[in-house]
Amino acid sequence: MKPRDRLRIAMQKSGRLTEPALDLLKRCGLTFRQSRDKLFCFGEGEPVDLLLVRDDDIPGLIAQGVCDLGIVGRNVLDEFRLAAGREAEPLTELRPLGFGRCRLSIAVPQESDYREPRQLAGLRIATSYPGLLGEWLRTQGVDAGVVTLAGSVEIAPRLGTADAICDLVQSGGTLVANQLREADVLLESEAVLAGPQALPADERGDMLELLLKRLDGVIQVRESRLLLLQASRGALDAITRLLPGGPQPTLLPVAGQPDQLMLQALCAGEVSWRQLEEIKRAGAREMFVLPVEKMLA
Ligand code: PRT
Ligand code: ZN
Repeated sequence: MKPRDRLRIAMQKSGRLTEPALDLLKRCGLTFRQSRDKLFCFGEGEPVDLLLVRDDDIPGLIAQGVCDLGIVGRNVLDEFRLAAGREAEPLTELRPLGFGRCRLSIAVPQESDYREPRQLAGLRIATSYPGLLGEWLRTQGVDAGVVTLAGSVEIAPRLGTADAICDLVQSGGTLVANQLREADVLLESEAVLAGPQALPADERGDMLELLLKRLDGVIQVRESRLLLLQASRGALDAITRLLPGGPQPTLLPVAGQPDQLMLQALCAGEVSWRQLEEIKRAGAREMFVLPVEKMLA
């Protein structure tokens, strides 16, 4: 294969992960010109291009070296790792990305008396994740039949083709609609940045390192807020005690008011109205809560 000098990321063409993945890449300063066939997107600023594909194809494209990285659900990545076995290029999870959260769970008919995995022995379980389910059954020491289905797994018990299912659950609405209940969680999943264990040792590797630094900055600040307020020196201790977690606040003088200080604090998460009201009661005024867009430590 001809060596590439541009980094290539595989991501879902159209589905749950598409919008949040594009948004994340945009926050990392990557913008793309979409080609007419909409399969390949050329990166405009940085030497990073996108390949838009079905999510199931993403791990294989990385393993084959067609792409350097992929944005894909942990469920898909881990299933591929199990199915591919040892011969394939080992893939790794470079970063969890904090969106597309769901869990891979065993679900049983609502009226089932399921309490523990042992009770699955001898039953048929329908799933699109035979690798992950098979491994879980082995670790539980349970011998059950695995019925592999490409989709619509949740209707298998009603159709009589399976006794239980192993599928992705998010709100739980699909299970309720199909008279099923979640019985055991096999895997907590979210979108991840996947890549080969051995990273490219050329310019692509340098670009990848830069991208990981930017990603860390974006992920770190995504939930962060910058809190600004004014207070008298005497009130500072009480206020500082109430600040939501984060590094030590910065104090700045206020022109013409020697007793007043401006306080600037980076808070790790959302600052609620209740927290603000409490901080105000402790003597703060002129309070602002600002979203943080970028951070480079
Ligand atoms: O066309 P392509 O193959 O790319 O798309 P796809 O249909 O295979 O994938 P898509 O877009 O449905 O999901 C992509 C990824 O999103 C998955 O691999 C997961 O990592 C993640 N994700 C997060 C989910 C869900 N939440 C989810 N709720 N994937 C699927 N579901 C389905 C689930 O299979 C079930 O049918 O939604 C239903 C359950 O949802 P609740 O809310 O009713 O519990
Ligand atoms: Zn898919």
